[in-house]
Amino acid sequence: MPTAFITGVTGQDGSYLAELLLDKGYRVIGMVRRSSTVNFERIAHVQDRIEFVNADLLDEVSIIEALRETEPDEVYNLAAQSFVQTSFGQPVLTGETTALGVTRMLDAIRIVDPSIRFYQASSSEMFGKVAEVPQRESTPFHPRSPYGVAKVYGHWITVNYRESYGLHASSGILFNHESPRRGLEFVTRKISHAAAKIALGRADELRLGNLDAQRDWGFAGDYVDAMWRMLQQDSPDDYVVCTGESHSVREFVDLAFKRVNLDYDDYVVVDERFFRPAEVDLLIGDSTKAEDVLGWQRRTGFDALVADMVDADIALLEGKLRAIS
Ligand code: NAP
Ligand code: F7E
Repeated sequence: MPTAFITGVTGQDGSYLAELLLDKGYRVIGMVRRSSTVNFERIAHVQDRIEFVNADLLDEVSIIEALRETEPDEVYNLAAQSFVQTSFGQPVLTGETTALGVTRMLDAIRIVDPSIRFYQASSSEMFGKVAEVPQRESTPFHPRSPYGVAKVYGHWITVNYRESYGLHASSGILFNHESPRRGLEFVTRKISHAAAKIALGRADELRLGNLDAQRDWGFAGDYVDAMWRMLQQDSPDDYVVCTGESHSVREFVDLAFKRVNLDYDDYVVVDERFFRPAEVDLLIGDSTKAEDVLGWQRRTGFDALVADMVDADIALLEGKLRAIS
């Protein structure tokens, strides 16, 4: 039974990855940081099958101890300060966690057991002001936020530890992926939750920023399978994971409101507070390499994703779901 060590196990992707690996028969270790309240909403349904270990990306000794104690075969580094808007207000914290945190993980692996396979959660935000359309593994990076800059560092330090120390370290350049477990501040979940609230008569407006931004949105449950596949390869490498389709925020909001038989124009207010100092206008990826080498394929289309998210928020608000899991 292989052992997987997941940082960010309490996050959206961590919860889907933990489920996938448990189903495959892995022993799953979840690395969690100390907090004043338990924060296991997304993993409550599998909590009893996960072993938890305390450590923080900001503290290398804690990571070394956690790896020594649990002896994993594979490490999935999903932990990060992952919200782009927050990275403008907290750029140093974002750098410490999302950039230097990757070095701490890699160094801990190098010290404890260099045979551990490593996955780094890289991001399409690294492409930022895109140099070509669609974006693929060879597309140059031009990040547009402290988050994007931190992810570029995380990507290159992963490549560097692979080249310097021979680590089996792979970087998954994942485009936006969403689900009913997405944090409420990200635009898709903000929209699905607001559409549900308005439909149930519990809110009467939704304030958004740039409706014209375009994203390549997939389903998170499909994307964690690509992470696992990367670590099963004989050699480490970098892969773009995406749907190859792009939609605007406006299209997302239109579809979400139509799902509850409403016209978004009657409820959406454009609010300057949600605009960013620098925007990523258009993302659309090409995942040919992941499909050819990993045999990865996405299963969920855009319309189904929007419908699932709105339906789950209706059920949550009506009390039919205790938590999104
Ligand atoms: P998320 O829901 O925001 O989860 C982030 C996780 O990181 C949480 O479990 C959080 O723990 C943990 N964390 C934050 N700071 C930490 C620290 N100092 N020490 C230990 N853990 C810490 O993110 P996600 O959407 O699942 O994304 C997973 C990863 O993929 C992230 O690295 C993200 O940047 C990257 N990514 C995401 C997407 C996407 O579209 N979702 C696309 C490309 C790349 P708490 O619960 O304690 O806060
Ligand atoms: O914004 C626009 C906003 O915050 C998407 C993270 O998982 O994916 C995510 O980053 C777009 C942007 O995600 C609002 O300006 C309009 O253009 O949902 P988001 P993101 O910034 O694309 C990448 C791949 C990651 O790696 C990140 O970790 O939507 N937008 N109005 C808004 N965005 C938000 N959040 N709120 C609004 O009201």
